[in-house]
Amino acid sequence: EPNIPVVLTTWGFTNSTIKAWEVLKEGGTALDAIEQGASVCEVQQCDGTVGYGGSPDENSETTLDALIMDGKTMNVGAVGALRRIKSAISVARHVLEHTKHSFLAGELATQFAVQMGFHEESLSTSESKQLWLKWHNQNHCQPNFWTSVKPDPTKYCGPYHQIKNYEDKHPEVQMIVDKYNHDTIGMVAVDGNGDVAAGTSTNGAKYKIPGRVGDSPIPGAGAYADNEVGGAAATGDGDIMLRFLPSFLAVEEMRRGASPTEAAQTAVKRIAARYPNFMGAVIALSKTGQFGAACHGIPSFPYVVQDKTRKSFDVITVKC
Ligand code: SD4
Repeated sequence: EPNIPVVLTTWGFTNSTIKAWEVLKEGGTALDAIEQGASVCEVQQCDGTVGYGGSPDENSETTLDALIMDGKTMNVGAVGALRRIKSAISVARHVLEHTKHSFLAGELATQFAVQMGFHEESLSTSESKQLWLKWHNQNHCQPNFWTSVKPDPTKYCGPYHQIKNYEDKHPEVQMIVDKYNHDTIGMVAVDGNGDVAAGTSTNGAKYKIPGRVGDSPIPGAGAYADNEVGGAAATGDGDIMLRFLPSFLAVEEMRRGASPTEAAQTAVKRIAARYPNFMGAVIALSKTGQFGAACHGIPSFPYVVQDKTRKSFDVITVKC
């Protein structure tokens, strides 16, 4: 007897889970649950790492990555480096529903969104401007964490990654490493019909090089769903994680008979074997409503689950 409907959400993003559960409980689709659930975090700027006003890039602009995947049709909608539109996962849903494409990027994704009726506005807030200014003032003429090319303070200190050959001349300069900040919302749901969907939404990594797209909008990396098996979603150091398609791997492991916990562990271990210092987590949900998670590089990882056996929205914490 499958335990459906059910929804699984990364981190402690309870409000998104509550919204998704409302949709599922009333007989809504998994796809709607994912879109509406993740949208709550976009509006509430969950942890400052979802939605507008967070993770300014090197040039201070906030851009958004989002993905939604339908496990019934294997259709995907995604946006990367989306500018000036707050509701990234809904734009992704429009790519899924209204185009034959799967992934739109950058300024032209914005144009698509505007044509679809989305409101265009700045994603900067006084908080994100302050965050950026503080970083900028502290790091002016210092190397950016995201590039191995170091600036020459005797010369131009503009976009740091454009300055060549600095380390050869100044080996005394140490890289300044930002404390890693990783709180993408990833959601996986199975609805009452047994249809599976998964999705993500994030503003990416702080002070990244403009144009950088992480793992979150990439199918199989940020999330994956297949009605035959279940779904998975990932969060963490996207530049590394996207090289391993951890969400795809977790789903494939479940297809081979692994439990969701084992599947998530396999996906995380595959990355850790090559990048022992990476930080991240994977959640996995089977089509019958079993679930699990695994993480690496942080002490522990919380995720939220809701199904009809639970009174409250349970936050479950796994040790990494
Ligand atoms: C990224 N994976 O853009 C995202 C960040 C993240 O949890 O997951 N935060 O790299």
